[in-house]
Amino acid sequence: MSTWKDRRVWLRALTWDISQEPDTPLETAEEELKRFMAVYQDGRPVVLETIEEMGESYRLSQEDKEYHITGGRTGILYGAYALIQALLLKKSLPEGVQAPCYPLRMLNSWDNMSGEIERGYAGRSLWFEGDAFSYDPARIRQLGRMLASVGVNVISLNNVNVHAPAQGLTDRLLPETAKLAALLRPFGIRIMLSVDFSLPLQRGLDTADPLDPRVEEWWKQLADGIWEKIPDLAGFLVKADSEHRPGPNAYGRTHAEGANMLARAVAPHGGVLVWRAFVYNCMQDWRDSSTDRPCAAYHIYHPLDGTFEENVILQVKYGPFDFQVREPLSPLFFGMPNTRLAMELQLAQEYTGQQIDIFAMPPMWRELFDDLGKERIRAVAAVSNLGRDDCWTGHPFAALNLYAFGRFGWDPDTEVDALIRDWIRLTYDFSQIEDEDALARVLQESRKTYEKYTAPLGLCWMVNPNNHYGPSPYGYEFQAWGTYNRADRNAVGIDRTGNGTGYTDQYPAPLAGKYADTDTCPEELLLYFHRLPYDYRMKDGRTLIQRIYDDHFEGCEEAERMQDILEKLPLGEDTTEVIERIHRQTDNAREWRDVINTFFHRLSGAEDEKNRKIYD
Ligand code: GCW
Repeated sequence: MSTWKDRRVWLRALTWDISQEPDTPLETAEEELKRFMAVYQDGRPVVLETIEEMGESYRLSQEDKEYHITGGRTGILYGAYALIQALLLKKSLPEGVQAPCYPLRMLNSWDNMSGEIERGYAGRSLWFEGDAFSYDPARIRQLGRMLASVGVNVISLNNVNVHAPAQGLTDRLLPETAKLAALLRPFGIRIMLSVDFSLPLQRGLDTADPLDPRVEEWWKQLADGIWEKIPDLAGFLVKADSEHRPGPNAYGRTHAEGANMLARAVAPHGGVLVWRAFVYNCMQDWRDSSTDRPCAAYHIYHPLDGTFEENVILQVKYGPFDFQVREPLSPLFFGMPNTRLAMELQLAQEYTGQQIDIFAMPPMWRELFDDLGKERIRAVAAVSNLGRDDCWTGHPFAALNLYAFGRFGWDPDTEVDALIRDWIRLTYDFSQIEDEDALARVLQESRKTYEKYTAPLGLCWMVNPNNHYGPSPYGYEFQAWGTYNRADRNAVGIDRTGNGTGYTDQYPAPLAGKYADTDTCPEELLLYFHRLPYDYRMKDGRTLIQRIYDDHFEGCEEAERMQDILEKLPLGEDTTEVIERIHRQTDNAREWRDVINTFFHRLSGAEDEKNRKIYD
């Protein structure tokens, strides 16, 4: 009999090997339940009933002598995982029909065919190596289980920056792409492919102009061929006219014209066309203070609202910059009511500690969804934090973010503390509630701590250029990326109100006013929206410069306290990884504290009121 070592269901608890090949979600559900019940042993059989029309939804019930799962084709599998998790967590079964809030819950991999992952912090690609497919099918099934158990239903395989070798996924390597899709299908997961807008040019046409009928016909044929091999392909994902990627602008066409042409090619197959809205001028002159990067996407897309085909999804990063520690929601979420939008999150901790520093995202997403209101979007997407490392996510705690992403996609009203505790209970085998409390607190507070010792108050971008880890306050200041703090001896930040770059005017009335006024602007975002002198008084009476110093000292102390806590926790086989990483985190925190405090001390000449050590 297979072993069920401990209560870890989610990542590792279903430790039995999925070496058989289930063919359908129903078969997967049967297999998982058979094995689980054999170890769980409460004597009750599980009766499964498929009702096709239920799609992804399911209903669970418990009779005297048996459990019942009724569900649609994939709903039945979601129901099975929900039952297993409820039993493990000793929770009562959810009542009534359970259905996901968003029909598309997508994980985006930034995997290159070389095996490297752009912004990957958990090892190499799970499916590419040496410009070819290369994987262990059992591991792919584990991945399928992991994603299905939290309701993720689409995964894009290749980097949105489509490099030459990945172009083969749609022709030369298509049979192998189809094989991987087949492995994930029984988990209710469909694959998606990132495509290069200029592909027709690489394959013999002399243009990629979206309004040229030959180009449209070319894409149609390509799509027909792909869907013939992968009939349930979810669609194409496109990064165009963004950071040097080709796009419709080269032909004087709009993003709507570009996206719609591709959308028509995939529509007959039920595919979606996901078009990323991450577009700005990455060749900006730092001397030009009239151009403001956060304004860019709204300028481009707002006028196009309502002009996209039905199967286009505009995928918008949560903030207008780029996955910073704290950003306001992108104004596009409020300014595109007639366009289907996806919110893009980043599980890969590019700017948030690179899976070395702890950064639990659910508290941040709770705030984002509360500001957003769940109806404004139709889909969620997240850049994957997975890789070939044994523990999948580099830092074992980073698995929480993937788990939470699935849960938020299913139910954006998810309550954070309960979610964190579910994850802890599914992952660790603590016998003392104090241990669970301690870890829950560390995770809850981790983002605030990270924010304090890095670039607080919405400052953003004080990271080392290129690798984006560690402090470098002038790293981006004289560069072309449009990400400046403009700190001088008197003041720091950029005025983004109507008196400045006008960015706040992109928000609808109550928000625009709230952000534009320093009295009502949330303090955590003060320097995102305003340029303020160092002696500006914060609400609690401290000066701005004192608050900056205090945050850095406190953030660093908090990280050190975290280390003490973690060193005492019984984390089982994760102990070595966690301890090694928290040491790197505290080193990082000290480096940030000293570099940023010294930077502002040198500029402002202001002394720390508490006389702590700031280097000259
Ligand atoms: O955050 C930036 C990253 C790039 C990434 C880009 C994007 C895939 O630094 O590595 O490219 O965003 O989202 O397209």
